[in-house]
Parts: sequence; structure tokens; C-alpha cells
Amino acid sequence: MTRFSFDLHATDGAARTGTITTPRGDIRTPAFMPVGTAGTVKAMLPESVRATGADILLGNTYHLMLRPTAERIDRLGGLHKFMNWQRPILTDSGGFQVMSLAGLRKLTERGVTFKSHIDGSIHDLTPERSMEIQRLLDSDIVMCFDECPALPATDDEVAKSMRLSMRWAQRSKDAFGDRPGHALFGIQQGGVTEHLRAESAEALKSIGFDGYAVGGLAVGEGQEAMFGVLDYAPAMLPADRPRYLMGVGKPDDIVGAVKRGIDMMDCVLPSRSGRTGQAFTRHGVVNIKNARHADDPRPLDENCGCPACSSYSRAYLHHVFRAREMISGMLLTWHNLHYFQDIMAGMRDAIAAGAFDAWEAEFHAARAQGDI
Ligand code: PRF
Ligand code: ZN
Repeated sequence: MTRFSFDLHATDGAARTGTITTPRGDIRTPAFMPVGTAGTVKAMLPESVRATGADILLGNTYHLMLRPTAERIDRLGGLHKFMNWQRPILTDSGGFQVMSLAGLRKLTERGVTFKSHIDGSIHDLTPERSMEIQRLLDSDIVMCFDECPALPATDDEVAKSMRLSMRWAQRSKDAFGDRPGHALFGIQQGGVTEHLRAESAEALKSIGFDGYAVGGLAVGEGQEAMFGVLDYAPAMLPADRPRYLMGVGKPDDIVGAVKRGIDMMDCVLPSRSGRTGQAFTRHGVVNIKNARHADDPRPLDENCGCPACSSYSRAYLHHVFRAREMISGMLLTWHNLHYFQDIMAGMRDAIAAGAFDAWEAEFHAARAQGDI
């Protein structure tokens, strides 16, 4: 049986490129994971998501446990079969989504009790239950159950929360057990405080995980503070394991994170923005609802090979957005996901060629040129 493994192919400065091998297929790193929260990358068929270049999707414990429930997905043959995506799936553990979405939460040493944002019913999540749900989903990469404090917070609050997450990391590992071909990732916390990040990394390394996430960032601290943490945090984690930055980000966040040693990322931005009329292009963000596109026969981005750009004009994309036609969200999501995967492929090639700095300079130059 194929085991879970990570092979580094090349490094350029702190940036790395490699391959994660799993029984459900390889993941080329740096990797961007589209978000398929509720068993779908919204507005996309799975084969279309694959066509954009995605090797792996992200799913959510929180949403799926509430609806349709992990037990039902298990009865129906697991999440891959249920959503018709046979490649790897990483699932987040639920705690972060409870804090951002659920009503009425109660946090204890044991776990968190919360009220569903869907029907107001009361539920419990603990490290043990989160591991059970992620096993029922048959997730390939399982995330530890953690708590992500909102920033700004005092060092004392961040330390208390981080230490709770580290105790939960040990409980997650114990409950996960030995599952060949499946991976368990630890999640570093510690806010923007270097010695807390170091303490968290040491705690995770002594438990031992298949990969390590940098959690607790992109929660309102701003890009400069986030990059400040990424200047030291990845190096605290084992070099021979994948490093995953959770919930990031905009194209320039992603490029800055890879430059600092991150291998995997996920974000709702390309899919969510697609549905609100925002397109990410080499030259920056295009708001397709803007009246200046109404008569524009040009494609969104003449250098993009996605269906939205090869077969439709800005005028058409503007029209279907204004008319609230469903194809609007489909085409813009496709374009955005394609663009994000293009960035990842460009970075992988540049790192392999030892030319990351030149690639990055070109990336920023095209954006500085502005919308055309
Ligand atoms: N922990 C978990 N999921 C997350 C985060 C975290 O800290 C973040 C922070 N950006 C996004 N998603 N479990
Ligand atoms: Zn396109």
C-alpha cells in the first residue's frame, strides 16, 4: 500500500518544491487547496476543479457533521464517493469554524459545545469526536482539533489558548491511532509572539506528526505581521514534513508565504470572490460589475487559458453578473481557481529552476502595471 510521504525536490532560499504521495494520488507542492466546505467547491463540478490544476481539496468537519452528518456520509461510502472527487481530501477539524460560525459557544478543557448556525441544535466537539468524524469522512489528511484565538489578544491569553491546543494535539494523536495511508497534521499556534510559536513547535514535534500547519494567522493581524511570523515560524517545524498555512490567502499572501517556506495553503477567496463578481488576474483584481466592462469585447485576461477567458468577453461576464445568471459564478470561480493554480505552477517551476526571485519580481511587476 502507498504510504503517506513527502519528498522535497528543490529549494530556493526558504522556498521549497516537492511531492506529497498519498494512496489517492500525488500532491505537487507548493499546493493550493480549493475549499469544498459542504461537499462541493461551490459552482464547480469536481472534474472542472481538477481541470484548473488542483491535486487536493479541503473539506470541513464543522459543516459536514451538522449536515448531512458524518455517519450518513460513512454509510454512503465516504466523502470522496459522496462528492465524486477521488483525489486527496484534507479536512479541517472544526474548532476554527465553530468560533467563526456557530452561535453560543462554551469552551472547556474537554472541548467545545456550540449551537448550530443551521438549525440552532446543540452539538459537542472534542479532539476525540473530531478524529472520529474525520475518520468517518475518510479524509486523507486529518487536522488536529485546536483553538484559534482572535487577534489582537494579550500574550497571556494567546499562551493559555496555545497550551490548550497542544494538550488537544496530544489527545488528537492518541485518538487518531495508527492509520497507514492517512496523515495527521499538528497545528502550531502562538499568535504573533515568537517564543510562544517556538513553545508550540516543540510541543508538536515531541508528539510527532506527518505534517505541520501554521494556524492562528490571517485572523486580522495584517500582512506585515503575518509575514513577520512566517519569517521564523516555518523554520521551527521539521524540514522533512509538509508545512501548511491555514486559510491563506490573497495572491500576494500566497507568494510571500511560499517564499518563506510554506508548502500548502487553502482559502475560500477564489471561489467566494467568483460569486461576488471579483476576478483575480495577473494585473490585479477586476470587478466585473463595474460599468466600464459593459461594452468591452476583450477577455478578462488574454493570457489565461480558462473557459471564461478563452470563450467569453468582459461584456458578457458583466452582463451575466448583472442579470444574476448562475453561469456568472461558474465562469468567475473557474477563472479564479485557474489563476491561483497558475501561480502555484509558476512558483513550483521557478523554485525547481532556482529562479524564484526573478519569478516573484515579474509577479509584482505585472500587478504594478495595473488593470488594462
Ligand atoms: N486552525 C484551524 N483551522 C484554521 C485556522 C486555525 O488556526 C485558520 C487560521 N487562519 C484557518 N483555518 N483548525
Ligand atoms: Zn481565465
